[in-house]
Amino acid sequence: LTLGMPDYEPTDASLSSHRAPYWFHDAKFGIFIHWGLYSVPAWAPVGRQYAEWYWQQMNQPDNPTHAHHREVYGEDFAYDDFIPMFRAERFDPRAWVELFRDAGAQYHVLTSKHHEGFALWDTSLSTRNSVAMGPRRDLVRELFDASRRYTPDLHRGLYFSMPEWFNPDNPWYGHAPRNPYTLEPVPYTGYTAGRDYVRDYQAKQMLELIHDYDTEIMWCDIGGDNDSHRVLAEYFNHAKNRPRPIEVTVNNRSGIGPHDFTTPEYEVYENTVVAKWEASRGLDPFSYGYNAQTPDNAYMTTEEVVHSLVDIVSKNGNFLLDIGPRADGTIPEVMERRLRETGAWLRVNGEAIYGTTYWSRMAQLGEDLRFTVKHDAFYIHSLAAPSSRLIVEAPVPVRSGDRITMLGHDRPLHWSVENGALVVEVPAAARRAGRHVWVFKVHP
Ligand code: FUL
Repeated sequence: LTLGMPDYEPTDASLSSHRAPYWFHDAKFGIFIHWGLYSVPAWAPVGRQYAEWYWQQMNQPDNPTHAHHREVYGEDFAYDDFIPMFRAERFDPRAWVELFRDAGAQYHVLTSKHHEGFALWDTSLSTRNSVAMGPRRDLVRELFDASRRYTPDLHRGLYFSMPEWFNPDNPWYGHAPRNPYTLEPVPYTGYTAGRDYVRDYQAKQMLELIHDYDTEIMWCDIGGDNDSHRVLAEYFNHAKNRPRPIEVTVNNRSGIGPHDFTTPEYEVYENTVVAKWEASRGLDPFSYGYNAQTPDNAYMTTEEVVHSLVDIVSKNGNFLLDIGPRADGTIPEVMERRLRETGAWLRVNGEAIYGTTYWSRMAQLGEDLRFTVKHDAFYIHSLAAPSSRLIVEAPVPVRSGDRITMLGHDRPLHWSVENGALVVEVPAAARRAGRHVWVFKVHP
């Protein structure tokens, strides 16, 4: 009799038998962090372009970033000249992870390497990384160590861009780096050309993140050329064959078919999708990386964050909410405020979020109502401030004798059924006790 699961094989059939683990289903809320060289210029047309795409955008003559770069830095200032300006001198990993915990997040996902190819960990595959240059610190290691030590209940994930824009061995845009104005070639700092990009570099970097950093989420991006069958088989086997196994998960952007969850971006599915999914977006109206041009009042409000979270969770999704720290490692105040206020809401209402599932009948009723379920409770989320009577025109599972309470207001509320609709009396004190989303709990 063997209790051990057989090893995963590098095939579609084997890898697609893997599923997102329970902790990921239950977690619901994570923090995404886009941090890299692009955090230095921190510039894009507000609400229109991703600031982390700066290098790609400065190469396009008709893109506003092309003119902006010439004006502020001059034609001879290469993108890689930002490397020494990325110093992370005020990066406090403990403060970061404690903020994520206080926000009510259950996991975090840092960009280990974005499309610019600059690694935030001590990769042995090139010196194009934050230990050899720039901050001269292993930012991934420091974040993970702080997280293990100070917020051990959080899960730790990493984003990894499969391609690099201008890597000379596999340039995504067809050319190695060049001056955007003169088109003269410029060096790709820290990388020695002449390798098999996928086998001898991309796959090996992913294995470093798996073996040396124990990432619990491989948040791949873009797909394209890859060795993902082999890498993911090793990822899953490494996790399950350890003395103390861990449960890991991978998204749908590794360039192959098998995946554990899908990843709508600045978008939310219309209704429940049973296969696990995770929506991501920045607090910024349209950027993951920090955009210093974005005025504070253009960021998502806390109410919008909470509405999104409830909407997504009611449809079986997770919400991976992104922040863009500055190049010095500080988190802009407006972002910190939003996270803390979201945490305050979750401290009262988290039981209707974490560990819940979607209601089999429907996720939503009109604009304003959402539902989540646990085995011993049914939650009605009102996205609008309720009036003195909350009317739910759906066949919600309420039985005579059930109690209905509002989270944050501990008294049982009077309720009745009128013409097939559930009517809950909401006294003024209860209305005042809630904010952003008012959650009603139906339980025996
Ligand atoms: C996209 C990337 O191109 C964006 O910059 C960002 O990282 C987002 C999460 O994925 O595909």
